[in-house]
Amino acid sequence: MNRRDFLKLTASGAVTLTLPHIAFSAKAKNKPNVLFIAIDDLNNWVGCLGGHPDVKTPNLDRLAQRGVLFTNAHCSAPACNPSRASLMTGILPSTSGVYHNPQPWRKSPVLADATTLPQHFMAHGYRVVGGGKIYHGGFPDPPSWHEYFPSQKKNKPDDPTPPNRPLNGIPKTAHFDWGPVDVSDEKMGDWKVANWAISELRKEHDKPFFLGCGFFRPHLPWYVPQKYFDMYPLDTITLPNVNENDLDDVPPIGRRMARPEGDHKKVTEYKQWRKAVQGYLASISFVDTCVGRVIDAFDKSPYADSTVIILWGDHGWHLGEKLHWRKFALWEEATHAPLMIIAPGITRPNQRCPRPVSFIDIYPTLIDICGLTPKKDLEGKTLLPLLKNPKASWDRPALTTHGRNNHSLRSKRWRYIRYSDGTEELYDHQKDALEWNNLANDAQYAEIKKQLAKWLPKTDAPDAPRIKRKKKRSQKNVKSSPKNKKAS
Ligand SMILES: [Ca+2]
Ligand SMILES: [Ca+2]
Repeated sequence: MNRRDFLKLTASGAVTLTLPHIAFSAKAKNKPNVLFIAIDDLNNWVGCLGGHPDVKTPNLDRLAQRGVLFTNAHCSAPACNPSRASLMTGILPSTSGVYHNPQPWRKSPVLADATTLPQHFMAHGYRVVGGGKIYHGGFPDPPSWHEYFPSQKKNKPDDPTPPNRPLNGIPKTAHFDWGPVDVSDEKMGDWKVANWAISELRKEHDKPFFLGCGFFRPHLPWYVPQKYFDMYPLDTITLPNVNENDLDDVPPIGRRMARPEGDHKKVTEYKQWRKAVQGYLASISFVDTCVGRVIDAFDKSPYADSTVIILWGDHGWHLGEKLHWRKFALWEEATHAPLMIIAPGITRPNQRCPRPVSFIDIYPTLIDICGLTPKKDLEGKTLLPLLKNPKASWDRPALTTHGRNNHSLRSKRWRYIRYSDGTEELYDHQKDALEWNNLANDAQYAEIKKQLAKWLPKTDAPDAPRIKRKKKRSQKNVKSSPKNKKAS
């Protein structure tokens, strides 16, 4: 009996099977798997995003070609912990009070009992496993996973380090360092994470899986094997286009985020700018190779036609723009990061979506793609309409928060920043893609600011508790621990 005959019979009342049961079975059977790839500290220096002319990312580029590449995607917070906590719970920093790295996110009263994205999949019968960096280093979440690599307590394998650090010669630089490490690829932590993900893809799974695979590079320190440095000869490297006076029209809170007297002064004083850019590019190409290995294994697996792939970076990175280094700011370099989604039966190949979207939208989007029960407390908006039609209308700007009550809104054309003291920045991306010219004090843009400000969050939750500073033990321990934690 084919489907049409079956429908005729049911319509005539000749068949009294319980249809909801049939629908449920079919749905369970057809649930797609999810391959959930996170990349730490990767800004838009990806071939297909056009953020840097020299970068070589053939694997990320070929993955992007399979579905929808979001070209205007932004983090909810420009730091590992708050970005990931928000992405994985669907709750904004301004609601949870998790704004910074040293805040264990489960200590937030709002997030203490939150059902994370992997937990929601677990509740729908998925096998949920993870490896590498998905949550911020110090705060793994065992309830989110059935299994974890290397372990539920230690989410990230160690990386080899070169002797005679720092390689860049900058004193007291901690992990703000770069240069080749003389090991084979196999010794690198991300390589091991890729191996683990590949082994999961080779397994026979009797129920749908959610496979989280978190890569650590291009997070500092930029120690990767020499061959990745060789891809970027120093004498031909393109440096970011930087306006030395860029901070002159930035309010004091923004200037404090940039801290030009810190990293930027050191990098220029020690003549390390080219080498730093080389180190970041080398680390990106290394992680691109790891992603490529997972995708190759995926293509050979029995799951290639029945699996959603999502790849995201947790926030952007400055390499001297606005005389700033790292994330921890509200400008384009710090908020913009990669997002690509391939959903069989929903997305079409070679699609680029220019709408401003946020990583807060990932949770509800995966719910919709996989047909899970909707969750009312999520603060993002499903991207499903944009996956079907990347040019569909979308009126919401992407919100990024750094510290309590400091917000940025990115629409298609504008970036509007409002700091906790009421000072502002406004940039017109149609004319000023590098955000050099702050228009916030020009009266003719008052209405633009007003329209954007409507999207600011209605609450600014007090700071969630911070981890207590460890008491000084030995000098050796003090040197290596708190700084690393803070900057991760
Ligand atoms: Ca990060
Ligand atoms: Ca400026």
